Amino acid sequence: MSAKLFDLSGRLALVTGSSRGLGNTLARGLAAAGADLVLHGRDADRVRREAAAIAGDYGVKVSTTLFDVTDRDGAARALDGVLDTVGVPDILVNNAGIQSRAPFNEIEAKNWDAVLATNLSSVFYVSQPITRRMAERGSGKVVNIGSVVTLLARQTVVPYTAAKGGVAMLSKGMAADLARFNVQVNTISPGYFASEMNTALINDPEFDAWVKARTPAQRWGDFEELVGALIFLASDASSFVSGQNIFVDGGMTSVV
Ligand code: GCO
Repeated sequence: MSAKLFDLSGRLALVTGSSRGLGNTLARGLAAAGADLVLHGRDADRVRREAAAIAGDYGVKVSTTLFDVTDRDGAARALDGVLDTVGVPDILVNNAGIQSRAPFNEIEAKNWDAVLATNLSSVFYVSQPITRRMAERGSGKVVNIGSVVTLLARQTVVPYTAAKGGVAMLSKGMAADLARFNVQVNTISPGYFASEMNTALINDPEFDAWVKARTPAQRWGDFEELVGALIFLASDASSFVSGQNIFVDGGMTSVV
């Protein structure tokens, strides 16, 4: 009984920003649980290469789609193509995101705009064409990637904090409107992970020491440790869970 609850065989999952980094790990985790994939990115060669690799590694069907998540019309056109030729995803993971660090008084408007567009507005642009069809079908799962800064702020990452805080509340708003169509919307909020976005932080001995002291697990997280929460929220195991924000952070947000 319990194994079937987490089985994604026959399901179709679209993960934004899935040709590399966290999105790629999440997509591979969904494939390992049986899901067919729509891999997304902006670099055609990289996306197609990774799609072939995942198909070979997990024996699932992997389609691809290329678009800029900040371009609403371009995303809608690309997603219409996916919906018409591949099908309506059962699972949507809004993962694409960027970081821009500067003290509040030194933030440049272009960086503010880019972070809010990529990390927050994109969730609306990408979700709406898909959740409309999920609602028609009467089923669907949306998982938005948040951050510990959906709850606790950190100096020099205000645009990211504002955007990710918005993502957590956007999930709740979407959950409120979509639950009656049997579409569940939740957030996974990572703590500090050894990601490409955090290379500068990892290579900073002082910041590295701070993360290890501030995190009860006393270490950075590994991307693979986010897959369990994703499988839960992408599967029938979470059919009555919506609007929640699951922190995968080694305990960071549970302690002062
Ligand atoms: C930073 C980091 C964080 C992490 C993560 C924490 O500069 O503080 O980039 O934002 O990446 O989002 O949850």
